[in-house]
Amino acid sequence: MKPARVRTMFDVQAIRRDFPILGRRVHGKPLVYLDNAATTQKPRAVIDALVHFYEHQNANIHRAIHTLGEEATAAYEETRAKVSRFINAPRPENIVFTRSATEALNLVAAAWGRANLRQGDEIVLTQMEHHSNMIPWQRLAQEVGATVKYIGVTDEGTLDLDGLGDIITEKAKLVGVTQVSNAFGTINPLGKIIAAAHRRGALALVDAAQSVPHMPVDVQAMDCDFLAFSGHKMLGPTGVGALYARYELLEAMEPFQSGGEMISRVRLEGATWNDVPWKFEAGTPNIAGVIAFSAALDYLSALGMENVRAHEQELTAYALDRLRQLEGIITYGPQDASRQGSVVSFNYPDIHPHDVGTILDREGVAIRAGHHCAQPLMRRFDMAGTARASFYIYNTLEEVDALVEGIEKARAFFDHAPE
Ligand code: C6P
Repeated sequence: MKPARVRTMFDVQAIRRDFPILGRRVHGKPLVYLDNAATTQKPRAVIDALVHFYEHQNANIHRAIHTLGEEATAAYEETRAKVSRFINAPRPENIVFTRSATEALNLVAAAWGRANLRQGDEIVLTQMEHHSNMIPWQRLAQEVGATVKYIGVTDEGTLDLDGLGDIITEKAKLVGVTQVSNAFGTINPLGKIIAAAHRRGALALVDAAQSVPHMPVDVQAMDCDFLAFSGHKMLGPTGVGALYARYELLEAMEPFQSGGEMISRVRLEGATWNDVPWKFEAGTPNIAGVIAFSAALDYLSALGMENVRAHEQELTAYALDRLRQLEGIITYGPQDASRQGSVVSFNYPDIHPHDVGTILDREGVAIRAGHHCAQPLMRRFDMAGTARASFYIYNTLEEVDALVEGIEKARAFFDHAPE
């Protein structure tokens, strides 16, 4: 591959050498991995941390009195502290480890929502939420007799904030919003929405699955009450997610799942709960995954999240520019890299996005095609899905060129296909 042309604060070619998978070929072509919104690749440091844990430290945590157990517990809790610093949470106890962003969002709905929502209450979401921040609330609303309302989406693919005050009324108990749309890349103006929620006495829940991996996130500056994200979308192993919540909320909440570890004292008649946050971490967690996630956080911290954002913004701006020059293509979202995360979503009206994805795959270019678990947003634009390329720290402008060449091949293929 030619040297990267990206004017970036870090050495992309050096970064690429840290990712063993980027050396692989697909259908005889160099892999161009542009499906980072689904999951990112893992650097050697994360892979080594997993292997190191299993070779040297493997033990259960919080219960062993032997050396391995103590080391594993210390490493696990050290990751919690690192996560809290990464998003500027006041303390490590604000962080609950989960399996994923999905589980973190379900935790809020089950543990906070079920205890606090009643008949007639309102939950305000947006029309661009990922299903993970929609379905748990729809189900809960049905169960308790609450209503789900939605902030709409403009033709530009941004949130329609006109009349926000009419949508978030005093009946609202929770406002849930994604910071960055996984389908279009839209960056949402959280400050305005969170302030509106708090003015009405509602809590603010942020789905940060597509923001924490890509830009500096400060939960205290943001003033959110809950925030959820996944480790695997930010260089970490699969099976690790995190929920940030204000400490008083966690203290007042009932446990999510029940079993070992989340208890303090158990009698045949009943039980009392462990302290926050362990009362939300029933059973043996993904110890190896959490500990290896620490290496991912170190990797991103060494790069600096402002630099990560600057690099991705440059890639996105370049991709938008190149895509716009393709005749007949439709692109979605703000079309402005300063208001868009590292996602570009597009369609040819007469080619199914899956076909575009399949042809790109033959060129070694991995993208995602479909509804991106955001079916209501797709319906808003009267389409079944889009083709989506999403970037990360190791992507280059040359890879954007490879994407565009692949799309041109797909266009040419369908132009010449028999009717
Ligand atoms: N979006 C995508 O390709 P999990 O699966 O729990 O790690 O993350 C769920 C999730 C929640 N919110 C947002 C905004 C997301 O983008 C995702 C995951 C992937 O876009 C898989 S559908």
